[in-house]
Amino acid sequence: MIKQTLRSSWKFHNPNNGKWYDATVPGFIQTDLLSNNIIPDPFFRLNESDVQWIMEKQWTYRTFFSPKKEILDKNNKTLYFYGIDTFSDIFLNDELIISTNNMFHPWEKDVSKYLYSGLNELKVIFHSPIKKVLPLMDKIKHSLPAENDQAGKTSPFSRKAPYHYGWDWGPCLVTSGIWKNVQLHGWDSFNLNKCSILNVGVEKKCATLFLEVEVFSIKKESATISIEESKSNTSLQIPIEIEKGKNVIDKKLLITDPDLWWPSGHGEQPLYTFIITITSATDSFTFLKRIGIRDIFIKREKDKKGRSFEVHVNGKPIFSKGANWIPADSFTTRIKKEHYKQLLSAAKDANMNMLRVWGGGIYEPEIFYDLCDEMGIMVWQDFMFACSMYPADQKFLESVKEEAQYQVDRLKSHPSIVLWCGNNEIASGWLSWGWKEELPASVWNDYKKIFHEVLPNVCKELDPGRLYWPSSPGHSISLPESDQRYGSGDNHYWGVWHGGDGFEAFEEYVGRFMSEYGMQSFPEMKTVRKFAEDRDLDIESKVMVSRQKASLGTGNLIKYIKDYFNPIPGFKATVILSQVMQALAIKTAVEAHRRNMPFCMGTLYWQFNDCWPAISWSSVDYYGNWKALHYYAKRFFNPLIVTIHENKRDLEIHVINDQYKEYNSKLIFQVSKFDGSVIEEKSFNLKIEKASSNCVQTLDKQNLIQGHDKSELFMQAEIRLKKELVCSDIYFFVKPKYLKLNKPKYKYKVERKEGTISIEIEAFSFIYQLHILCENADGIFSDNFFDLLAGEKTIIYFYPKGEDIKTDFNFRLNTVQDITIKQVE
Ligand code: BMA
Repeated sequence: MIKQTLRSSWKFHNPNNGKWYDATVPGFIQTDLLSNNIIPDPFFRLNESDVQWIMEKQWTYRTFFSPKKEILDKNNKTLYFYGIDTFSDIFLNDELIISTNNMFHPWEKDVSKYLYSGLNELKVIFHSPIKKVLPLMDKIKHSLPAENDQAGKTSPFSRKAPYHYGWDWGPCLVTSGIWKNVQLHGWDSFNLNKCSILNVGVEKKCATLFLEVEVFSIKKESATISIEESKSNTSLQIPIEIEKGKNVIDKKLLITDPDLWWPSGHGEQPLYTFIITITSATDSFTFLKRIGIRDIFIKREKDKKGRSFEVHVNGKPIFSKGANWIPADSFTTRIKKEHYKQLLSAAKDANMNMLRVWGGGIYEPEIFYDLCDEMGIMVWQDFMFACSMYPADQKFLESVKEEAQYQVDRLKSHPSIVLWCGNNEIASGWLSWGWKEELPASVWNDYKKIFHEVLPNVCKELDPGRLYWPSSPGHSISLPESDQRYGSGDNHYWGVWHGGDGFEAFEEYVGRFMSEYGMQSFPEMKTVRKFAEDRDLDIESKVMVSRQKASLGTGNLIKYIKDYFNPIPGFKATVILSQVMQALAIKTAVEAHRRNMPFCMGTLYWQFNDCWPAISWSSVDYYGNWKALHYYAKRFFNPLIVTIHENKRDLEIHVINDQYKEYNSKLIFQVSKFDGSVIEEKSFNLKIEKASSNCVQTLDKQNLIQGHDKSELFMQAEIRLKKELVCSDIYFFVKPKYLKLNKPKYKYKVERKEGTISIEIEAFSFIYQLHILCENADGIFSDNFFDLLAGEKTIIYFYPKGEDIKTDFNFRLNTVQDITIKQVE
């Protein structure tokens, strides 16, 4: 089989002036208009609203190409469009060959009879994704809810990424385009349809894999399949008989003494690369499949409190730690390998072992899952349905089925994927957001068809080993009659932020698996400056309001900041304090979840990343910069943590270890004043059991305060292994805004040595939340947003993005003391 990728010489037609312009394939109309300077950058200032007209127009793409001679010489020529967003008619040499309506599966056509030698014209006419569905919407009497859709609630009718229509953290940029490769395949007798390798049984001494290859053949013939894998010394040549039509070739493979794949933090990620070749007298092709061997299942067992939700890997319950992943750009073809690598490394570096690919985005490309496989990041994979009700006519159901079949087959060999989830929050929407009161029962029946029939049937048929979980949050696999329950399944807790609750509420709402909860913040100033000018640096400016898509707005963010801090006037202070506040919120939540292990066995905060530079719940901004929360995440997701927890009159010290290792440690805690004087200090040896969460010390708060002014006190706890500090926590007896902190006194020195950039800091007074900003380069720090005790010294490293180490980096150090006014309780 011979391939030819049709990437070059694409042009698009601008209906506004009738001219043709250069286009990039894969790409989107918006990115092409941008690179031809026809539209301004939609991410800058208020430009989002100026580019809305694009979604109303019809766009034509065209290329002329000459097929390779080797392809023309073949009997069969198949044209593949791996992704078309979304409604288009495709013409080859003026013959209509394909009409598309789903961006989530490829489209193919036997073009043998339409292809010429010499120049061929390939044309794709994109219909407006908005106008195209209006007749469908007119057909039904009610309108379907689409909570975040800013484009006329048209999104439920299109199999297109829901977030393109706007979300409460993202712009409305309804794309059209050839968003994946276009390829021509020339083949003689057979062509590959799909290939997968599944783990079907993993024992210590032997793993059973199931290889499945589907080929389509135009004739009956004898062939050989060869399967080579060097790590396991697999080398097989098996004769096969290929029949005319569809052929499924399956083969059980045994791997003795397999090297098991583990989630990050629990072991290595060995991978096996299979080279599979099918050869006959007339045709041959080769492809690669890389897998990891592991046994994964989700234990859902009834107990007194409900039903558990625990990921087990290779027989061990694993506490899942991470966040919710959204598409990393509004225009996903801009996300390159390096970009994915940088973001996923940030997850791994912050001690995460799971990301949820949330249902309002896209099924991510191969590279995303490859990196997750390599890094040991487990993936909770949603199907792309979120916060809307969907139609379920025959045509729609068929489209959904084809999408699901394609995606499950494409992704199921990845060891990182742990479960399939039908949708995001749709059952909740129906049951609790007033939808069932407003809409006819048939809408719920349509829900049932998609999420309790089509999708589970596809999963059962193609990937029976993985759990299909109909909706997140959810408490059962059957059609629910009530919304989420704390005690069974997974939960989204939004009382903090959407409900206005204080952070303490995180401690009450702990479920078996917390798959969403969150708090907003601003991105750092450098990121703000990429979309805003001086005149926009005000939370109420039009530009800043346009960056806040959440219904409760920045007012809600300010309310939470003011609960904890008393900011000096000015935009910059708000930006920083929003990040510290967000980090404190999520620390409170995650520590509560981890303390409740093994009742709670997973925690994924909302949200990991951004699709544009904005105010949102993310911990890593659009440019990959870590917010305070991400530095905190690295600490609160550490395999071993100590937390000081206020429980009414008491302070409890909890030690949580999610590893299957025991430790002989030393626990040290002290109550001190900001001036450095120690009021009480204790230390003792502590044996930490494997996979445990224990309260190791309970102290009466009043006894500790001993008549001192509690606004001047703090308590610190730390765990040392041998002498090495592995984790610590600081507790304040009052909210940060009531702390009587003195002017911060410290000095620092920046040094460059052998390719490293370090900042040595020495504190002479208690420093609350020291943070370092690099003003002229993107990059991350070894640590940031931390406290320093009087007399403490630390060295922080800066890792610039990219390789540029020649720049003179401009570091600015700041503390919360510098940007807050003391307040009296
Ligand atoms: C969750 C998500 C998203 C949303 C977030 C913040 O429920 O599933 O729909 O962005 O809340 O409101």
